[in-house]
Amino acid sequence: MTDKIVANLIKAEYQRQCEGLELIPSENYVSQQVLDSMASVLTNKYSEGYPNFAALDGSDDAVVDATGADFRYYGGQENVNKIERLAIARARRLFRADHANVQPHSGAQANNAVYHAWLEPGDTVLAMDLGHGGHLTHGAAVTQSARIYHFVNYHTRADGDIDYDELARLAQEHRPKIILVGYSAFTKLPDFARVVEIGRQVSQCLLMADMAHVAGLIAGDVHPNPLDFGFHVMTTTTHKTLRGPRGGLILSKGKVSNPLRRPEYRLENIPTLIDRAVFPGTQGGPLEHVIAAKAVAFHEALQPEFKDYARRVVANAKSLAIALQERGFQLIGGGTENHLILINMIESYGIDGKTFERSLDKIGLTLNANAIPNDTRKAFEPSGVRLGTPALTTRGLSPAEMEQIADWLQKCAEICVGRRDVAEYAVLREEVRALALRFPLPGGAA
Ligand code: DSN
Repeated sequence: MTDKIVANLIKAEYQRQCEGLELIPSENYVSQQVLDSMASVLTNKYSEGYPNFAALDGSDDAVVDATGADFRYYGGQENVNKIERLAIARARRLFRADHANVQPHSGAQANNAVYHAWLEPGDTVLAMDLGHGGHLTHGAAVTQSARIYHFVNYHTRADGDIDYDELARLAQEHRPKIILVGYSAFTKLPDFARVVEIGRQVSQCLLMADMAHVAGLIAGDVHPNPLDFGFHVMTTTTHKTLRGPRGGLILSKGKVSNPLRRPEYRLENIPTLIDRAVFPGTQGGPLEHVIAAKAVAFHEALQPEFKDYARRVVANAKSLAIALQERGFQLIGGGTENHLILINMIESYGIDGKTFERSLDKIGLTLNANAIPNDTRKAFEPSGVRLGTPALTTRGLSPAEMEQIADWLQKCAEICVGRRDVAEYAVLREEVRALALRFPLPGGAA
């Protein structure tokens, strides 16, 4: 029997996405084949363990045809093994990695697995402060990782860039087992070479990059790849700029060996230490329907059009940043070098980020309230908002539309401070809807 309630709610969400514009920088719209793979019978299958790791350097056909014993705990894996090998091979190709673990259910799971692979309880991790653009799983006090490991934080400088001098000083002082670079609200390109130089002065220090936000920009060659500079590990989600299904991914450099045997605790063995930390260390059965969708997304990201997409994401973000500044918005870091913009709403218009987020919701523009560096306000009602262009760019919007979006943001801010009438919301809502309907979603039509 059909569950009409859920079916109708999915339809309503499709309509919301079609008629609105998505400015949350960590969201995107996936292709029909990514959607179809997730909605497939692969969800019926259990596949604890790993496929064999043969022929991963070959063509897609060679990868699919490769034979060899797998490392699975259940039968019936002949198709799943091919799919997971394809996902691994394509991820390695895309990011120039020696190994890829495609099983993490999320970015948080990916990060926790890397910690589990390399750390003992109480070991030190040097990571960006959450309030300066880091992520919850980088040691925020409320998280599980903060109860197990010892996190020391570095920060951004007044110009919005990483305080590399502080990072170097803290690395010398605390001798961390992991230095973690990677951010959820940061608008610059990290200097990976400098971090590698700092990390090499600390023995047994794993260099880890959480590239969840910018993985698609790395795949599209418009953002540096930490693995090219000597980082050992890169984690990411697969659904942000990378435009795949909701999930996680761990890429690494080093030797790949049989995951059924524990290798020596050495940096060069990190690929297999991570495989064992994902399963059985921190997860059970992999989600093979999601892994199939990851394989499809990696295939899409390997096409030349994806490089063009990544270039347009950054061009749109830069255009939007300029248009916002022209309308009185104060941007952290003075602009953007990637897909993301962080606005200080208190300084810009004297309103908090949550008030502005709710105001934009009324007209079908979606972004999120976000802390800014050294924010004195509560996390739920912080001083800033965070927005970006990955989703808009997927729908085909260009710099011309960024001017229009900046206008809408300005008008909503002016309504919030009483310079315009709230009755204008209805007019703005229709304007947003009209523009949105000109740029259809790539997949999901009922
Ligand atoms: N929720 C993600 C983001 O929006 O950046 C991070 O986990």
